[in-house]
Amino acid sequence: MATQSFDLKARLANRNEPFLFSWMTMPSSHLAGQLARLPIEGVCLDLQHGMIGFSDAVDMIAAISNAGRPAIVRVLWNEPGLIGQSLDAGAAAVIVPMVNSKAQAEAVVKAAKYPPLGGRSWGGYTAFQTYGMSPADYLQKANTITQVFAMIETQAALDAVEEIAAVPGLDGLFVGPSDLSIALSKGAGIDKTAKHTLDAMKRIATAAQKNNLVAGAFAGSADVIKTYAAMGYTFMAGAVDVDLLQAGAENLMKAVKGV
Ligand code: 3PY
Ligand code: MG
Repeated sequence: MATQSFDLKARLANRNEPFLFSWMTMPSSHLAGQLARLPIEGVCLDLQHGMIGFSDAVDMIAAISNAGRPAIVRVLWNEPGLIGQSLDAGAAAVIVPMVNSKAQAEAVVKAAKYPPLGGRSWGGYTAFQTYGMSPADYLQKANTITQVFAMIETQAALDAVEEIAAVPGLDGLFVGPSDLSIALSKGAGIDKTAKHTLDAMKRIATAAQKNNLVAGAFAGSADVIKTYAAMGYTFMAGAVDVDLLQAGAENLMKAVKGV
């Protein structure tokens, strides 16, 4: 049996240095393996807005895990089957979109954690292999080795963020600054560093810190990562696969042709 070489929980407990990961939208296990070997600490598969289906994700999670990196899955929706299935496939963390209330956060924990914290259904055969554990070991350790994040990205979620953060069993909050800024501007625009977005993100980071949760966010670029890191965010998506390709092509053309 292969043994998982990373300890995501321990790594995230070190809040002095942000954990940065790439964000995949394309359904390719080859590319997932390549991305996992780049000097960035993890890979997130976006099953909500990326073009990745669950059967693609199974092979991608294996490729990322085999490269010694944690596979993170942003699931399609806050639905217990989707959360359990991703963890059963060996995901080290799940990020659940649009968690808008305490009750919805409790449903996330119920799907992601085994009793006594939650009510996750048993059957993680692929996860046992990924972690190199016996089923009995996995049952003992899964609640701590797998991390679950509730996304805060609506006005309702922001209004309830202190209650959401206090739900036992959550490991972190994860801000979706695009949806959040659309909501806060009442549809006027997407602005990940507008004052209203950053003010809301300060409140979210405070709620996370008060409950010893990891504060995470989708950042997408170096400047935004630095801004969020200065506010206490320590788990950030920093590079989208298609953006990395575009930047590579643009840099090449600029270097060769000056355009
Ligand atoms: C958001 O910013 O709304 C996200 O969900 C991250 O992609
Ligand atoms: Mg979103």
